[in-house]
Amino acid sequence: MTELQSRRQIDEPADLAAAPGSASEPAPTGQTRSGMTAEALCAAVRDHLLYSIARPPVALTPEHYYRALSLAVRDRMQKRWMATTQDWLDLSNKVTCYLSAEFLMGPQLGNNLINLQIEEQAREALAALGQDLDEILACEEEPGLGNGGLGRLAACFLDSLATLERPSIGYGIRYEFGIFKQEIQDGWQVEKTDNWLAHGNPWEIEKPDASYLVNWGGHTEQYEDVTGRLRIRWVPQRVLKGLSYDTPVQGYGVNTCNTLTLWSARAVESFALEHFNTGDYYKAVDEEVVSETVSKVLYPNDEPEAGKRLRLLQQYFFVSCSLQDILHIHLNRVGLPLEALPDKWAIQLNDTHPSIAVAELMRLLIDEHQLSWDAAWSITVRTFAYTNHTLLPEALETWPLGMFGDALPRHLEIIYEINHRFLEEVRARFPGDDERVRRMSLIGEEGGKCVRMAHLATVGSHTVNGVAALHSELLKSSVLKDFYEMWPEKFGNVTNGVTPRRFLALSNPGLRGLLDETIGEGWLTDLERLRELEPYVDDPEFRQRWREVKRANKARLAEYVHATTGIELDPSWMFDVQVKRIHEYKRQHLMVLHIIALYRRLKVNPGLSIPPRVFIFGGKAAPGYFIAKRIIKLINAVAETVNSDPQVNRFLKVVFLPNFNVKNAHLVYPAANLSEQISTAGKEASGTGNMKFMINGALTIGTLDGANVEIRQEAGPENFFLFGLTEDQVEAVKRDGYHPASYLERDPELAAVLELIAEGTFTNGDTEVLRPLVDNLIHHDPFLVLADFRSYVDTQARVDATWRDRDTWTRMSILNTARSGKFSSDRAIAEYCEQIWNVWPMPVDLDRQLL
Ligand code: 26Q
Repeated sequence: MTELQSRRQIDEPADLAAAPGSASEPAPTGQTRSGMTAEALCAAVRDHLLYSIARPPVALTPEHYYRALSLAVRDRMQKRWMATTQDWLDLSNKVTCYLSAEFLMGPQLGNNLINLQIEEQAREALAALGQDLDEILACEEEPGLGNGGLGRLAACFLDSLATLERPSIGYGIRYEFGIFKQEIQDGWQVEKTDNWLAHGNPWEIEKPDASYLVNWGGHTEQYEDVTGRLRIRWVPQRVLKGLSYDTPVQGYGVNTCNTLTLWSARAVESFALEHFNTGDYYKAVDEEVVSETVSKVLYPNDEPEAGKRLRLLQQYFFVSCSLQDILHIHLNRVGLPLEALPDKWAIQLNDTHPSIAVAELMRLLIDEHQLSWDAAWSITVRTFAYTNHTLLPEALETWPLGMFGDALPRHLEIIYEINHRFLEEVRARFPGDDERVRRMSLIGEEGGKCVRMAHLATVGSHTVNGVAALHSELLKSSVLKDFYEMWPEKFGNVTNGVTPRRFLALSNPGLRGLLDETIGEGWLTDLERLRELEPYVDDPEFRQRWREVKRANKARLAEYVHATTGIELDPSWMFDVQVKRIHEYKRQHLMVLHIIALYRRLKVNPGLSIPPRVFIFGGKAAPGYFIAKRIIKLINAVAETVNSDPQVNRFLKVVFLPNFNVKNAHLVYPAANLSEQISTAGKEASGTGNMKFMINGALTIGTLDGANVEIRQEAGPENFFLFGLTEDQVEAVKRDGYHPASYLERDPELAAVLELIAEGTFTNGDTEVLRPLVDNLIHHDPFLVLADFRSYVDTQARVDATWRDRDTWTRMSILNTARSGKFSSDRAIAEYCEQIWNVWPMPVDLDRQLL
């Protein structure tokens, strides 16, 4: 060896300098990927800083520590993840596939630390590296791959499936841009793109080898197969490729780690090549751009017409990839015949968004796997179940027939055949009832022919469920009445739930600590055990601690509100909160009318004293929803007037929290004293925010709508502020003709409140900007805001009176938490597993060699 060569020899590097202290001692060899101690985590973070992040120490930012810790945490799920998957492949356990166009997962790091039970170790490990865990957690960009309740429900269900050790896969779309980011400018909502992948996503693993082709457009033709049988071939106009990205879903305190598979669209090389060969480079690139558009952006709900065709393509794209994946695993990995599909897989349709799956599975079984129609249909119906999330007729999904046939010609043929056979059955059951046949058809005739996706999902599933008791009853008596009469046994209810890991343990550590200390830790996986709090309701010391926890949470939210809006809040005030998507049926404007009534009372009567309250709103409006956007403007206009009026702001403040999402929701629910669930009775299928508030000790003011009915039942009517018309009464008022003007005549305060808006009190004299809202309330409001105003305002007076009696309020707050056990998603998932899916626990053993 020459001297030069020897000088250039590479040294074995020493570990990155380890500071003295417990967590910074080197971890035992082999533990950096799996060790659960603070020392091992610390070594793992160092390891990833060096080998995955690759920045010199001077350039390291908290963001880099976030990524390094996330990778270290993902490592700790990896063996559990592979063992879980291997086990259900080997043991042939039944697997739930949750098909959903939306998964609103929220930040992952904190939740995974909780579920792996290593938050304290992580805190210590970071401290040894001079970092603060909370600051690192705040670096995470959340994947906003959902609009609201439905997407968040899917995420809560994945958490519970893993925690209950049920094998499962969530299937959805890896949107490049999630729900838009909301900014408020001059009181108006402004939408900004949500580029959540800009800094990479440490949680997902790309699986380029698990990809499927998806056809689109074109036509079908008949051909004779080798056996001489007539078959159908789909000759597509385009072909896309779906690439899978997998994210681990770790259960709490168990080894089960399930999978969320999200599909991302790509161009198919061979397709583009054709153009390359003819020298048309730009055409080839165009093709690629169009293909990748398919998973580009999440569509907001309540967006009439926007991107309809692309939305259908999105749905078909992820459904086709998912079903092909399931069949591939079934045939090649598990090695079972197709006839065994319903014994091995339970496929849940999260609303109608994935309901094209019914036709797609039929196509795959018949065209690609040569099954007979009857065999395929039997398999299909025994495999699928469908959850409905809405009764609003305008929200029931239909596709114009022409567009549908152009896009999915083979599926339209299959749907016609399903319909033909189904309507024969209807005619046999109800002879001569042509009207019924027309109503039940999968093809609607109103306003141009269309495919009715709710009918397709209902006919193609063995079970149909609503998401709260009232909702499920209304389904049977309204939108799916005819189907209920035909197949009563198909219909059931599973009331929604939320995960206590994220919405209590993670977001309310103060309350978690108090609960652990008072009743032990078992409640986190058995939420009914919160009932053990009841003996403490009259214990003054416990009440005091309960209040201290709430107050600290309010101070934490106040700090966030100040940082984001500049508004200062006093944590001793009542925090009255409504956070959810902005929609007329949810009636954010009813809450505003109450604020204006109080404002007016204070102005008219300067000596008046009322308990101080801050009204907090948060939520996004669909970009094309004209009235919803004006509701946001109204809230901000009233906020500005109220907050800057010294006569009023001693008692009232109003906040519109911009960009409500899962991350800031963690600060909101634990800080609320009062939860507003004030939708028109019969319109909110369930609501799940209502449950998050209750679990965190807020009292609810609400109508008898959705899950409020059950919340009131569980809490006890004396611990719930009920107001408003019931669903029956709403229908009766509408039948008799709703005349908003009559309420104005009878209620001078209501008239004065509307007059204040109309004359521009909150808009610097501008009488135009909010006119559409006022006109709407007075002339054509299907949601009966004025009809419920008086009852609401009077009930709010009862809220004030109760709030004044601090001990009574605290007692009611404790009882709400103590009785919230039913609203755990663990209960909901156990019901799905037992009543619908037949999926059972499969504990995973880690003490073995995997590879
Ligand atoms: C449909 C077609 C085209 C584009 C978008 C959509 C679309 C997307 C999302 C339609 C609806 C949604 C979301 C609906 C939703 O969140 N529903 C809520 O589901 C919750 C969980 O069951 C319930 O608690 C709520 O009551 C219900 O409103």
